[in-house]
Amino acid sequence: FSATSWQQRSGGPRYLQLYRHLEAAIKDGRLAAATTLPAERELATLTGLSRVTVRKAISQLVMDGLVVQRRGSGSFVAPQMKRLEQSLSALTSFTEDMHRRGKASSSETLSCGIYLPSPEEIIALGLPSGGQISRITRLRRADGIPLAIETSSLSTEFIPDPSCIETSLYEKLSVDGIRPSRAIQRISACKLTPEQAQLLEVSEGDAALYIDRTAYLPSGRVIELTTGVYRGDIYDFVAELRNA
Ligand code: 16G
Repeated sequence: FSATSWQQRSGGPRYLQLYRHLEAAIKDGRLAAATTLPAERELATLTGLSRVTVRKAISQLVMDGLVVQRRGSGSFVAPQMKRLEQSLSALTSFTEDMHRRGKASSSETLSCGIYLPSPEEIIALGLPSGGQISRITRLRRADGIPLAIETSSLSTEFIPDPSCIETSLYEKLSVDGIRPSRAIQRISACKLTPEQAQLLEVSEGDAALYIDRTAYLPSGRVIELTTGVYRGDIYDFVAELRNA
């Protein structure tokens, strides 16, 4: 903290001064990702501010995704990630995409199971009578930073047990020679729910991209219905347009 040379100024709420000071130090890298912030009491001593003021500044930094608080281990600077450009011209998987960028991808399964399909899902996935759905919801990370939450639904004919998808769904399908050949993807704006914001380590109500993908096999059958929320502060989806 000493590296950030705090100096109280006159004017403006004090918590905001501390907030802006720490925000600037995080954004310009003086306070690197994963740096542990001094405890509230210590910060109060270092800055000459009250603990209530320090707490307010830290809470705001947490709300804005700049600081992460873990029970028992204090507050530390959240990992920062540059914006990612995602091309809309190729059908890739999250794992492939991160690999191509030289990032380590990981997935945390939030829920998974086998379900009876809704009438809409029977039609959308072209399920045979009595067919069931394997559904998996994953929190997807790159270099440990949470980027998206995705829920994928597939016929159990293709994925009999969703709990066996350890890293990549597309890799799992490719073991059986299955690979989607095209997809329709719809992107719309949404706001994160408190639960989604917590998982993605951003603020409640932050803007995000809601993405819906229906992927098809070469035969024309739908293989995958996936919906997800992608962090709006990180993702840019880019398409090249040509004059028709
Ligand atoms: C991408 C796809 C998603 C697909 C997943 C497979 C978008 C918006 N979505 O996240 O539909 O299920 O890749 O990734 O691109 P995986 O093979 O790493 O599990």
